[in-house]
Amino acid sequence: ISPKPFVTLLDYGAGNVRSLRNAIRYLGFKIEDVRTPKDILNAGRLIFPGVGAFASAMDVLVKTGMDEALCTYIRNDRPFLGICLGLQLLFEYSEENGPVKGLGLIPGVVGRFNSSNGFRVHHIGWNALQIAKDSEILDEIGDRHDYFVHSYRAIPSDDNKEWVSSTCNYGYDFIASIRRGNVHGVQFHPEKSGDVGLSVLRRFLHPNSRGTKRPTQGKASKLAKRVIACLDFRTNDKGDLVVTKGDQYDVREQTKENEVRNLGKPVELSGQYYKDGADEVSFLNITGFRDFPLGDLPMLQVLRHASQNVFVPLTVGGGIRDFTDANGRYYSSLEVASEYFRSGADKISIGTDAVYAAEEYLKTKVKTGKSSLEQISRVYGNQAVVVSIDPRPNGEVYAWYQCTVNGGREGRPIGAYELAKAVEELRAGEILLNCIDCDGQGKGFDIDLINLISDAVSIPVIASSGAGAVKHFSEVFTKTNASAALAAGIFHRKEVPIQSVKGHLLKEGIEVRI
Ligand code: 1PR
Repeated sequence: ISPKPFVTLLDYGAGNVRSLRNAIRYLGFKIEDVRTPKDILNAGRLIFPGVGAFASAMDVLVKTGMDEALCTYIRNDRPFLGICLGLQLLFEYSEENGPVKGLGLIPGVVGRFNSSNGFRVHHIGWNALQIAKDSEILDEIGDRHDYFVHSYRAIPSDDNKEWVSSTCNYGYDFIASIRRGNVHGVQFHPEKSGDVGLSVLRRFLHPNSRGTKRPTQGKASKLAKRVIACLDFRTNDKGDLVVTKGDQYDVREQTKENEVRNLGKPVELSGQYYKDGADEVSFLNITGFRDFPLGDLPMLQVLRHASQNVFVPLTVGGGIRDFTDANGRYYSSLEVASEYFRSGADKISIGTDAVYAAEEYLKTKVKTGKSSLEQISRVYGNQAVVVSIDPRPNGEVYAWYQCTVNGGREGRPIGAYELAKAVEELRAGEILLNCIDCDGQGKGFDIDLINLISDAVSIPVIASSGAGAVKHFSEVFTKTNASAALAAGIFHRKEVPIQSVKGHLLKEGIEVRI
């Protein structure tokens, strides 16, 4: 047996690159990590997945001497692939907390998206590219969408046009990929862009392999609306971890035994939804509020397995909070989130603890920086932090949407509108907006609630609860500004396949990833 080929990975430990590791291994490659600048110079093929903020990444590179090694490696036209920040760092400057000097290998600057033209600041989601020149690694993409998540963009100009292999548009044109000789960079995340993204990595890793070249297409697309499959899971009375699904959050069967509804196994189902075309998969550990998630090893094991075969973003939530175990050992919420990231999450989702943080913030008007939400977003970036809201309508005359905690069991004196605004200020990156009354009813999303929240914040809102037919998806995307729609029951019960939802949206003229 010939040994596995290997690729060198420059991971300076600032964030979560597990998904990329999974994708590289899935493609049959071993990974050698860079420890010293020499490892860069000796690499046969180098991938640089920049994570975190521009300035701190440059700091690490300069302090370790890796900046010079990288410049030498790239100037010598050695095989290189920079991903996201790993592309941006090649430019001269970034405006991120700056101007901050970059590696200066490509003329030009990295600037921030701004919301002045009505676009939400993060560019999160799926876009097609406008191919500018042949780039070999992009040859199988054609007009298909890739997954982006960033708030800064490399700006195309006359000075850098000979580097630019594709652009994209999100309110402004930006550089989606560069190529010169053996040096490549992509702003999107190939490791999270489904089989299109895997083709990019495969072509970089096996430059001589041939795949079908797709015809390059004209215009970059609009940002696609996302369809998300959600798996609520918990341990049932027999101790098995199962995917379950409630009616208005009640997950027990209406039988004498009153057992937890069992709709399948999380690893199999998530793999299936990935293959069926889900744009993201969410896992919600719905009893995390009472059972400490780090004590639930089967759950972490499930995430590790699921993430090895799901190459679209995976969000994991449930039980993210500070915790002291029976032996008096204290775990911070950041440790809990870090374990979720290490186990395969690309984003984490916070429910109960975000409500408490928002209440405290609204009371004191002080951002302490100590809430789980603030700490996790500082370390992993706010694009990796979703706040899950579980509201239920309250009051007959002046209806308001009351927030709840602990899986809907306890109402709190804060409305969904106030909560959404507060968590945006505390640096949430997205809002997952459930609705307890609509959950599992199949009668459609709560359009009023979604409009109330998506008009209140400038971060993306994921509409959730109530999907029962394909028309509910087109309704939510035409009547509200939701960026994504999440459903559970109709997918688990195989009533409506994900591809039918996408086909319907396409027919209705709504941009989706096919
Ligand atoms: O509070 O940080 O521990 O997080 C707990 C997480 O678990 C929260 O995101 C909360 O929404 C979720 N959760 C808690 N209890 C339940 C329950 O169902 N008993 N599920 C629960 C939330 C709502 C959606 C559901 C959609 C779509 N379920 O996840 O998937 O409503 O369903 P549908 O398409 O079938 O209508 P913390």
